[in-house]
Amino acid sequence: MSANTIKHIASPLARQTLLDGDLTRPVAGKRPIRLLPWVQVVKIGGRSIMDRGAEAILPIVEEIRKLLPEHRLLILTGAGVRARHLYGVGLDLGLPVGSLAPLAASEAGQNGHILASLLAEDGVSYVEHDTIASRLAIHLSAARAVVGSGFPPFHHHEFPGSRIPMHRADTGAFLVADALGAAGLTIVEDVDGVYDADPSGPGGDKATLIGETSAAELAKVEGPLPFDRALLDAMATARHIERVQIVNGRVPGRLTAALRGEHVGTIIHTGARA
Ligand code: GWN
Ligand code: ATP
Repeated sequence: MSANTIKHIASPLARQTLLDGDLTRPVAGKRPIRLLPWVQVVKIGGRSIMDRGAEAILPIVEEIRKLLPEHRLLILTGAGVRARHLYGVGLDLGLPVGSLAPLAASEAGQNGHILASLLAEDGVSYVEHDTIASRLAIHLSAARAVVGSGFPPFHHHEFPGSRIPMHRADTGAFLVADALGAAGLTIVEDVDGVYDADPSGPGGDKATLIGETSAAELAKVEGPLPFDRALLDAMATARHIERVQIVNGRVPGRLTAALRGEHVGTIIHTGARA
């Protein structure tokens, strides 16, 4: 074989620009496979659950413990108040968003370590980002659940459009759940779901709970939401996860019911189609 023929690699995309959708669609338009179709992803709020300490964490730990025989879980934690403090100090010093993202992410990791320690007796461990990316199957074959950081590892590649990292733990949990082709994603907060206004804000007593909605509808809402706004963008282009439920982790039994497919919070339909 001559050096000349070695250079000709047979590939359906070899002679095309990757920028022309009409040319790439026959090859790249297929739905990806589901890597772990049996894993349920659960995001536990940093501020809403972990920051409250024993009072909020222990009942959730108890509930997760009882869920282990029923589900295989990837539990991902949010960052909470320590990240908010970090943003305050970092922004005051003028640090770019790509410097703040990994610092805040490490707080989400710390919450994961705490949660995993409390579940260690049941075979649950904290696993690194790297493990979530490439060794989750073996870990979830050995244990019913693992805990990780919800933050995506964007680090210095975080988008510069906002001074606060826009891809935080809710977005990270959704991106990994969709990439794994997981059975579902449940987001655990301290409110019953998404309201038409912040139920803890001024005039919050008049806020109404939205039982079911879509990412496209929520994108039109200008007021605050109980999760990262970038989650809505990720939902719009989702491939597998068709719906996400937001549930109140301060009410025992809600997470269990949600994982059994019951409607106990706000269901948000994504852009993914069966
Ligand atoms: O440290 O708690 O993973 O799973 O974004 O990077 O800032 O790192 O910079 O596998 O790679 O603090 O050390 O830390 O939370 O993120 O981890 O214990 O390179 O297992 O080494 O993508 O855990 O940590 O913070 O998640 O979110 O060593 Mo931590 Mo986080 Mo551990 Mo991870 Mo970052 Mo790694 Mo990473 Mo860094
Ligand atoms: P993290 O994991 O990033 O630390 P979290 O998910 O635990 O955060 P928050 O980001 O504080 O928690 O989101 C939950 C809070 O969002 C609720 O306690 C509620 O007060 C507030 N909130 C704002 N807007 C709304 C809304 N439209 N509907 C419901 N809750 C809302």
